Amino acid sequence: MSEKYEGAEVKRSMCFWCKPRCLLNVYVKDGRLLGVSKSPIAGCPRWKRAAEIFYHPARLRYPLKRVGERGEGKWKQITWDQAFDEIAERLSKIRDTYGAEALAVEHGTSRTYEEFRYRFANLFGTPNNFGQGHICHGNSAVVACMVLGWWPYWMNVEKLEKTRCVLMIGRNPGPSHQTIRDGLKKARRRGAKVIAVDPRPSEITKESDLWLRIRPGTDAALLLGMMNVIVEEDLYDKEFVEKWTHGFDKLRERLKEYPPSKVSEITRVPEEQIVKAARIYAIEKPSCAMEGMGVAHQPNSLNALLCRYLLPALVGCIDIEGGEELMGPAPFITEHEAELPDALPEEQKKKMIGSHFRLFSREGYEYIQRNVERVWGKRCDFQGAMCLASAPLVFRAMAYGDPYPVKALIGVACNPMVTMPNVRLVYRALKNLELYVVVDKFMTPSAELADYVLPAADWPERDFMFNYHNTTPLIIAGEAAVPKVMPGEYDRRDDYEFWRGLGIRLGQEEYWPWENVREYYNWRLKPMGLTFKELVKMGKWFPEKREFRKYEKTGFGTPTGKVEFYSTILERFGYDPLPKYEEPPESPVSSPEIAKEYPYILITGARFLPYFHSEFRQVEAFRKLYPYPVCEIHPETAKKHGIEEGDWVWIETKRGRIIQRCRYVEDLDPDVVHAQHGWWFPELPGEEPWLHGVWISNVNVLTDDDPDHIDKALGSWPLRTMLCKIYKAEKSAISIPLS
Ligand SMILES: Nc1nc2c(c(=O)[nH]1)N[C@H]1C(S)=C(S)[C@@H](COP(=O)(O)OP(=O)(O)OC[C@H]3O[C@@H](n4cnc5c(=O)[nH]c(N)nc54)[C@H](O)[C@@H]3O)O[C@H]1N2
Ligand SMILES: Nc1nc2c(c(=O)[nH]1)N[C@H]1C(S)=C(S)[C@@H](COP(=O)(O)OP(=O)(O)OC[C@H]3O[C@@H](n4cnc5c(=O)[nH]c(N)nc54)[C@H](O)[C@@H]3O)O[C@H]1N2
Ligand code: SF4
Ligand SMILES: [Mo]
Repeated sequence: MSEKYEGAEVKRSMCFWCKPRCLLNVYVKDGRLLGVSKSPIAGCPRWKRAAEIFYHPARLRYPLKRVGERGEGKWKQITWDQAFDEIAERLSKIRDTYGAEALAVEHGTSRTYEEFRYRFANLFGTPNNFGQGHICHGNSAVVACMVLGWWPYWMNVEKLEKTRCVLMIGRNPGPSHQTIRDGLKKARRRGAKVIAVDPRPSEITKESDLWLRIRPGTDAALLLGMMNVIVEEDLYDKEFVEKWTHGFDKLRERLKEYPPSKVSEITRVPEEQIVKAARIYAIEKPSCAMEGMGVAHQPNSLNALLCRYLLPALVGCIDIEGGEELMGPAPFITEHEAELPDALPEEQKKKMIGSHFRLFSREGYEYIQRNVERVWGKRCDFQGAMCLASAPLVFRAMAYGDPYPVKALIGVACNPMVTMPNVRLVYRALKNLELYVVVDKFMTPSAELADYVLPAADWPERDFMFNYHNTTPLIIAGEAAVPKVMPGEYDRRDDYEFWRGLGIRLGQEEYWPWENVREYYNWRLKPMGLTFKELVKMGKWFPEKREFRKYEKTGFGTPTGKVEFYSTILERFGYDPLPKYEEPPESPVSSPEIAKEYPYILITGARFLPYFHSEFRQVEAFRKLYPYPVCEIHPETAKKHGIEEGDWVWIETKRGRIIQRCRYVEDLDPDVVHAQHGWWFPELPGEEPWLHGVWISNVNVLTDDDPDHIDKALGSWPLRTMLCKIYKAEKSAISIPLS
């Protein structure tokens, strides 16, 4: 312990400021956080600034109630009791007038307890639980469970020690997930091959053995082409395919439509590279793949994801060490069980908005998971990630009352005005609500439109147990280090206390028997004979022995008990049972008339440090380091428009325009423009029309949420792959003080 922490108490807590969920020592004196231990992640920009972030003057301290017009920026401080009482009363009235389905609850990128949202909603009677699950790993989980009967979650980085080839498809863990980055580095030093599929250069493409610079949105075609090569060249695992897969002959027929020459035309990846990638991947075994948002955010994510999860079955790399490990559940009470899925009445279940995206609907979820349960005894993942109402349609229900009015929204740990597609519609929807409650750590552009803004505890203030939502048996835990209440300074609640406090006032007492989240965790751990405290001491729990190829005894958790090349589930729900390629709805090929005015392919949201989505823009040290939004353009393309490096540039799509600052990127496809996501400016006024500058550089002004462009089976919306034009911004367009 360094001298400056002498005499401090040490607590072991779980950091939630980004994805690795590091367990850190928190040094505490008189209830104050002095600092935290060094992050195990090299280059973590946040641990050194823990006290600065935690005690940031902009952090919410007390519950706030709107006193002016919505969006006018006038607030009054109230107590938690008043907030709970008033919100509960207004929710009861809304339920009596419009039905329980008129309440929607929204989530973001899993920064907090996720199971209580569904528990509360099920008990309240609304099926309209929605958020980022459709595009953030939820769609991967659905497809993997559908064809493999479990999700081979990439979170298990240890497997990289045994892998000989890693196919990185639209994933860039340098800025996004550093444990994976480090695992890959080690694997490469050991001689493993890395193949990267990405339209733009990244830390991973630079350190790969082969970079396939793909045209955005065409990954399904590329992977079909690779499968074609593997089958045509007889590189597939005949024994595994014969014994353990369903529908190989039909797949083989389909693959004939995707010879490398044609795939090369679609994807712009040279034919010889497609062949080379296929050979390396099929020969250097065990191989595994990791897909990221480059795939999940495509208009046609179903097909890209289907190919991603079928490819390893072709080479027999399912559930072998270093391959696609099916790790099974943890032996405790799962979040799925805690969600109380049966509490919602049948007639309410049917009202979920967007149920026609059938794989993501309750019907799809139940059918897929029943098969999973048959083999594993438990479900993989939970409703909160895989069974959700459709965000673009819920926002339409708020804005236009179609298919019925949604009048109230509770958003916990999400910032839809920045992170949801087509924020003009989101804005319209939020403005039309009768009741909007936001629970957050900071004021955000979304919170500025709320009726109540409630201050959430941050990770050093709360107990947490995490196991990647029961996709692996690994369980980690960290405890609260500092109090949530400091009289005269702040009065916060953790998100469990929020849902419980509200639930109790709505007649749900008997379903919230645990005074605090620690008691709840003790209940979940009971079958393991463990307490939360013991688990914190251990740090993590993992089964002593891993069993591979369990399917040899039980079959796969799919309807046929095999890996389904020909998906009986897709067939059952009325979709094409085999993977295929479909051109994105907005592309130079599918919409040449739009491309005349908007000639460039726009991708958005590649991760960068030190930020995390829309977070941390308040932290002065970060803003000094990274003051403004950056778009990436090929120098030749930029020069055509008179744009110099560092110039502010208008980026415009059919839906609107924003400005970001140009960075030249030599290796980018000259037709592709990349724009960062997550930008708003906390230093600009909160009241309308400013909303902290949410219209200036926020890429989701540009993105597409057209219900006809959403994946038909999964409901995912396209955040990457649309058409744009670019032009130099006039000086008067730039009103950001920090620039
Ligand atoms: N165009 C474009 N849009 C994208 C993406 C993209 O690539 N391109 N990426 C998408 C993806 S994958 C995702 S997951 C989403 C993320 O979407 P969001 O989850 O909406 O994004 P965040 O900015 O992380 O917002 C989280 C909010 O939660 C608050 N918060 C953090 N921790 C807690 C907590 O413990 N409790 C509470 N109550 N609040 C907390 C933060 O202060 C912040 O305001 O964005 C999506 N949007
Ligand atoms: N610093 C930081 N870390 C984060 C986050 C953050 O906001 N900031 N967000 C977290 C969240 S919620 C998530 S979901 C993860 C996401 O983690 P990743 O998926 O690893 O990260 P991204 O940078 O979103 O996307 C990966 C790559 O996809 C590429 N790409 C774009 N379009 C296409 C395409 O059509 N095909 C292919 N093959 N590639 C394409 C981009 O160029 C980018 O390099 O990151 C997490 N970690
Ligand atoms: S910010 Fe991220 S990398 Fe840093 S300690 Fe926290 S979880 Fe780990
Ligand atoms: Mo995400």
